[in-house]
Amino acid sequence: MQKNLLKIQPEVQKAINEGRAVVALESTIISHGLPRPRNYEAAKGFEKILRDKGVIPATIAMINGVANIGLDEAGIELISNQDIAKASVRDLPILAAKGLSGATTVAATAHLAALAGIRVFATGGLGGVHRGAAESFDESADLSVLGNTPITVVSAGVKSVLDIAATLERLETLSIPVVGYKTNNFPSFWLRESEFSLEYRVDSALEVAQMMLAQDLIGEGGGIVIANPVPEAEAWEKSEHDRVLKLAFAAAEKAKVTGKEVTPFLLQFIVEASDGVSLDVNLNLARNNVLVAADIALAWANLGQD
Ligand code: PSU
Ligand code: MN
Repeated sequence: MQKNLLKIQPEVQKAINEGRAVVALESTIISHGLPRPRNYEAAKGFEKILRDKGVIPATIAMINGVANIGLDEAGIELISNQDIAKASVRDLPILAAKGLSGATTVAATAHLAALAGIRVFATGGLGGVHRGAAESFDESADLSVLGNTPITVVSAGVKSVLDIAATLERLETLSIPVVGYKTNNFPSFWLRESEFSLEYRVDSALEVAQMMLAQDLIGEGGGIVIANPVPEAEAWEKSEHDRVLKLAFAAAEKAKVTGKEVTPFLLQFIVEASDGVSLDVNLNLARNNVLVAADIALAWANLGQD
C-alpha cells in the first residue's frame, strides 16, 4: 500500500525547482491563534503580502491525511472555518494514517517545509518554555524540532506569557542561532523588547541569507531564528500590556487553571481584557514577519544565482 502523503502545489514545486523565492506559512495561527473571521482575512492577507513582493506563498496544513505544501482556496477556507486538530510533528503520522486534518504548529510546519525544500518560514511567535516548566516539563516541540530542521524562522520572539529566559537557554543548548533583526534585544511578541539582549543582530536580509549559507556549510544542520520586533507604531503600549498581563495571571490563578489550559486561558483573557488591542498587535507583528521573510527568501534566491 503506497499513498502519497506529501502534496506540493504545482506552483510551489515549480518555484522550488527554479530556485525562486518561497515562504512557508503555518496554519495553527489561523485555526487556533486568531478568531473567525479575522483568521481567514489574515491567511489571505499573508499570502497577498508575499505575492505582491514576487514571492510564492506555501501555507502548510494536514488535509484529510495528506501534508499539503501550499493551499488552494478550499484549503484556506478549511483551516479558517473548520474545527481541526492542532498538529505538532508527532501528530503527523497519526493524522496521516487516520486520514484526518490538522493545523500545523511551527514545529510541524518547519518540518514539512524543510521536507519539501523550502528554506524560509514566517510565523507570529515561536513556542517556547512555559512558566513552571521545571515541574511540568512543558516545553514546545518548536524548539527541539528547530534544532535539527534546516529552516529560517522569522518570529516576533516569544510571548511574554512564556518563560523567556528559559526559552533562550534552551535555544542555546539546541545550538540554534538567534539573531535580532535590526535590534539588539529579544522581542516579546506584543512588545518590541524584553529584559533580554541578544549577542548578535543583522541589519539586512542579505546578511541573513549569508548566514543560512554558512549554516549549511559549517553549522550543525538545524534552523535559524530571526527575532523581528513589531514596528514601533504598532507595538502594544507597555504599561497597558503589563496591566493586562497582571490581570490575566491573577485570573488564571483564581480560576485554578493548570497545565495545557493555562496558555489558551491567558490568551483569550488578554484579547478580551485589552478590548481587542492585543489582537491588532498580533496581526500587525505577523504581517511584519511575513514582509521580512519575503525579503530573506528573495535574498536567498539571489544568492543561489551568483
Ligand atoms: N505563539 C503565538 N501564537 C500561536 C502559537 C504560538 O503567539 O498561535 C502556536 C504556534 O503554532 C506554535 C504553537 O508553534 O502555538 C506552540 O504550541 P505548543 O506550545 O503546544 O507547542
Ligand atoms: Mn506544550
